[in-house]
Amino acid sequence: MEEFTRAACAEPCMSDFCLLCTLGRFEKGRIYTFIGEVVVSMNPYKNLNIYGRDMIEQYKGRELYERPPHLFAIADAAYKAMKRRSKDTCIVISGESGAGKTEASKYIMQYIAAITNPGQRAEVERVKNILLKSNCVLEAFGNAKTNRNDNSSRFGKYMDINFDFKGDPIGGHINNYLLEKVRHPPFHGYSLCWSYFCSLGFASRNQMHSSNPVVPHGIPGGSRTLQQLHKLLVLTVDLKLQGHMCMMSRVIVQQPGERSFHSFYQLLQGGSEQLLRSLHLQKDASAYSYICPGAQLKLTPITPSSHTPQCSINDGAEFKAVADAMKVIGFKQEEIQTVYKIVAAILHLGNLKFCVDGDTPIIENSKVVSVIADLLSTKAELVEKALLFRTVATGRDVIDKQHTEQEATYGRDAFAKAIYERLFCWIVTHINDVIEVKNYDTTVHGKNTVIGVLDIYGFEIFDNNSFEQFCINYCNEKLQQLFIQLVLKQEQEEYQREGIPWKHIDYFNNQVIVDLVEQQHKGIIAILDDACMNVGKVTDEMFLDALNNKLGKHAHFSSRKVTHRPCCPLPSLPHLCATDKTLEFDRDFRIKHYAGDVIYSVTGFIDKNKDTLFQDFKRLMYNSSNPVLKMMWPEGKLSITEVTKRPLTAATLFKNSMIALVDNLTLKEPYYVRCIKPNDKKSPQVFDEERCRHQVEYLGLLENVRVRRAGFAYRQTYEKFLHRYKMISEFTWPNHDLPSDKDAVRKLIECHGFQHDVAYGKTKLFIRTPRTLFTLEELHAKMLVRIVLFLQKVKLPL
Ligand code: AOV
Ligand code: MG
Repeated sequence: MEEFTRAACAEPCMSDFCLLCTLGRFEKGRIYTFIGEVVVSMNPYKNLNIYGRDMIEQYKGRELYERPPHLFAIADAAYKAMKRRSKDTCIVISGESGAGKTEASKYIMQYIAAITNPGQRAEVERVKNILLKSNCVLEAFGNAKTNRNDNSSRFGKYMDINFDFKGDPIGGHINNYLLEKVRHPPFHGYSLCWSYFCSLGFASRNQMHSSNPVVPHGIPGGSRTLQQLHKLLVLTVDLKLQGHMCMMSRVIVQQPGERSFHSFYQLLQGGSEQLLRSLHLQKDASAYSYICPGAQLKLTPITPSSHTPQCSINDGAEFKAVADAMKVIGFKQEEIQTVYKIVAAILHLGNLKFCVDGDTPIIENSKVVSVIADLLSTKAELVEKALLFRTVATGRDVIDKQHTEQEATYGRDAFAKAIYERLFCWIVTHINDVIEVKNYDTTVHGKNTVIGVLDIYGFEIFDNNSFEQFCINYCNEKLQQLFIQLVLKQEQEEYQREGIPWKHIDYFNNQVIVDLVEQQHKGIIAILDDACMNVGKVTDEMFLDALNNKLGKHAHFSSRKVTHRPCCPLPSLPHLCATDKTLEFDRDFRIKHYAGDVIYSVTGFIDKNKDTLFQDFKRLMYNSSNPVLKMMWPEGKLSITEVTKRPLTAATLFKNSMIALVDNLTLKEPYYVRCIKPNDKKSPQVFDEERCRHQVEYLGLLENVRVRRAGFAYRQTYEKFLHRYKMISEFTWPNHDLPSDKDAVRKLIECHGFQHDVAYGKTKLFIRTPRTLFTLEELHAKMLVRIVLFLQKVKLPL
């Protein structure tokens, strides 16, 4: 911990991480620090004047360490690597909830938009505009006030920005996690599959939707009917869609002090009287039981810096901004109306009441059913039937089984969650459709490269942690593992491999926790899935027993059977507990995460993992006369006897999408932003040392500093190094006659006097300080100018 205890620190302390300096910098509004290619960011909780055009100009095209640490420097580094070396890069933003990830991702995108398209090409401007505008729409539907952050992302976002050979953004693709889980959203998948269908000989998309089966001729591999193929396709789509509803519990219930997704409050606050009337809504959010507890909660404004006007988060104003953004993105008026109708239908669903008449449940307020049917473009009788009955196939018979009151309430809530989830996925798909790269011919235009920006939900601990926190925290474990692999492990292994003298720096490897969660057959997810597969009634408690039996001895797992306990799961770290209420817990288990211990209440795990939505609702929506709604529910086409396959569970889908995400990131050159939250009060004045120390520790930043200090900022194979710099030495230009490239590099380095700052590995040259690299770059640039001038002088073609 010597980094913490150093009494004094030379100002300016830019390249090292030192808590004393960080505090000083935080007070002065200098919130960024470098550790190699990692930028550490401290949430200032106030608007700083450091993201304007003048700042952008200061970082544009500069080398990483030329200017003080800033997000723009890392964005520029990722951009340069992509442009100069045609490398796919990614910027991974991590940190706990409220640490500033989402804000950072937006500044990075703004920077990239600002430095590209000098030629003002209209199509590039369009794409840039949509990429920027998409944030406000996605946040409206995917963010919510939690006890940790007033604008907390409840979905993980990975956005690829595609660039052409000139380095201008020509398109992009968004993947969202938790609210959705596969790389290609379902509707996109549908259209992708369509080309396959066409290749099988179908003439038009309508044929596929036609209710009359058409048996096309010449289908390879036999006599599958169109309907069978459709069923196959729909089943795949269904599998992909399952599994994220469970994450939508916020739609129907929120913890004390929290709100549902912003979109609900925005519609009520910002919608015109006429719009609200047409949706049968009243302005007062407390009239709607799904969102009523958060109705009076205010979102804390960011403290403005001295020169910016007071700004606050205002649902009404946001509603208008979102509507404008949707128009810019290309949503049609009817589509925007459908979005409002869906949001309104959910609010009305929450107000539906069931009561029992004799043995049978009935709907108490049937007028509400008519309103919902109207909004969802279907018939009231059909809505009522889907809410009260369930179609089941018993052998060859199909019967309508009446729900109990409890089942009806469960079905209603599942339906509300599902329509919101599909709405969100559809919005993402819509955005993807308009920014998808089209007509890019790599043989003509060269490689189409990508910068990925990852902004996920941060590690979180609440009073009551459930399945959602389990998934979110597992996701953070995966990203921490990636960081360890790429920054701490591989770096040190490379020194060893290359024969560079190196004293190993120890770090905590969280792979053991990742395994605890995801290992096949043995991990928590596998045990949970086992419990869910069981045909009989398996309770959450039985699942907990199974966990105890199988994982009781694991160093990072423990469980307790308690009914009452003080709320804070971490007596030693009370700051991690959002409120100080005392809660009751039935039974729970504890995971020792890399970022702290979290106690998960086991209640609801099985339900949320199974994520059951009665087929009747899917059919109801598929038969809606609103084409947008119908499109959201393609699998509603299947009749009850056709639905056989058990869908993957929510946790397994989530696990698969996390593994795919990590695989994808591993293929790219990573740049990291590690965000730190200075205090839990959202205050720009308070620097809570204990809190910061804890984050620095668990993020592995100290080890990161140590590896960096003892290590090298740059490495390159001798061949590639020569390829770039050979022109700056007479010994290597145009070709060298030394026995090997390594000897030639040694000669080049020595002739410029850099020998004390480098090490020679078996296949690579290592350079310790970035300064040396800048000088090499400067020499390279000067030489290029001389060569060009020379060629012009002798009139040789360039
Ligand atoms: P998060 O993305 O890391 O949390 P946000 O990016 O939403 O956190 O930041 C939380 C709040 O901190 C924002 O709403 C701003 O008020 C403030 N903030 C963050 N960064 C800055 C900045 N650079 N300048 C000014 N204010 C800032 V979560 O999504 O909950 O994991 O899941
Ligand atoms: Mg966020």
